Amino acid sequence: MSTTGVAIIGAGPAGLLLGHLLCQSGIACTIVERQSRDHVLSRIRAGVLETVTTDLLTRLGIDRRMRKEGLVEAGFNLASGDRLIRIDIAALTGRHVTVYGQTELTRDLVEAAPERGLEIIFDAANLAIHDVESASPSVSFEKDGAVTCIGARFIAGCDGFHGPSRGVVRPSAAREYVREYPFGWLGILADVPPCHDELIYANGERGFALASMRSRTRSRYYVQVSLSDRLEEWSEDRLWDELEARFDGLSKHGVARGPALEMSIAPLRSYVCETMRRGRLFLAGDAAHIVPPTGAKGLNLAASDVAYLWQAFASYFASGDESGLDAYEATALARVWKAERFSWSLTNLMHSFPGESPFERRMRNAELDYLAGSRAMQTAIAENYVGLPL
Ligand code: RFL
Ligand code: PHB
Repeated sequence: MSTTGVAIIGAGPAGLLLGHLLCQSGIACTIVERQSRDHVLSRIRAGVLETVTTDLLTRLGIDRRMRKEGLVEAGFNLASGDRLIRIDIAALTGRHVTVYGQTELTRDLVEAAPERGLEIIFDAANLAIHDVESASPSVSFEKDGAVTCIGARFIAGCDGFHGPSRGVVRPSAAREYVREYPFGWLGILADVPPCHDELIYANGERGFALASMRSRTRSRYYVQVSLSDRLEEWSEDRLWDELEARFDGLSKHGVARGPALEMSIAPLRSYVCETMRRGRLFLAGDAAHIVPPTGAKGLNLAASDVAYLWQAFASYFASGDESGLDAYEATALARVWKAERFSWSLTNLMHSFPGESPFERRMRNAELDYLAGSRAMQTAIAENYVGLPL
């Protein structure tokens, strides 16, 4: 059995950021990932980074491509019917967000690993977690037909919503909170110029739609779909027709069509596992909490968990001080719950709910109308959108 300081499960943004931060602090760690390198590098997901996340990349010195190719966004738009409400985040908060795909961030972190001595083991099957309540926990897995076991001082469960870590933490004290939303998002990625220079989150008669982007030549769009909708029911033409109907009147440039690089449907869910630790196993990122994508908080919450956890590990390995590790759960959850609230509230404000009454629709329209004229409410939204301080 080999040994390390921290065994990290999962090479998503949480695991990769934690691995690099620990490595930079001189703490030995190994990342164990179930999927292949190619699979990890090809996943299409988040697009909007808070400064919490971009600052970590800068601290690591893995920000060169992001600074060059990322789009600094000084504002975004909420649309109610055919009215565009611009949230001037730069003027309201003095800050900004960066549009840079999770796919690109992942690539930068994976490619920088070898030169920094960060070991990532891909294609690790049947991972199991052992002895987390002892002083010498371990993970075992199968690779190339052989079983490998890595002993560690700590294990970081960065294995996303469907990974095994939460199942190990959970029996110790199940404090879980969940909300499933009665709709999903159908997304499309295409190499066409975005319809607008900034993101538009649109609420309308036909439900929610989002015009986002990855660059000035690559667009990302989403529309609200029913949970019973199947991808096969949505031809590319049908989706472009819908997007044109939603955004041609709202946007500066109009919707440009092109072949889909990817199309997928994702369900929307809020979830928090308040128990983020069991013994020497710590959860971070989607392994512990999920937000609906409205507001772009998921990846950024993974980054803030990791910032707290890395500092806690760093003081433990420097001086044996366990106070940071003991405080991790409470510190992380304080920020997690605020982001959960924001994502939930923006989801409620911008989507049509099946079976909602005309009164509920009026309430939403009144809130959007109030928002359009209230600097106070715009500031509250902007402050949450750029990310609350660590
Ligand atoms: P991940 O990215 O799911 O990574 C977990 C990793 O663990 C691996 N794993 C295992 N490894 C070993 N053994 C096992 N048994 C394992 N089981 C799992 C997985 O293969 C994977 O590599 O979790 P992490 O690192 O916590 O990162 C979270 C983010 O990926 C997620 O929150 C965001 O993508 C959410 N999200 C967005 N977040 C933002 O901040 N801004 C956005 O604009 C944004 N847009 C989105 C989103 C998520 C979306 N979907 C697909 C739900 C848009 C969408 C459509
Ligand atoms: C994206 O570009 O994928 C994106 C942007 C903003 C969101 C969610 C997703 O709120």
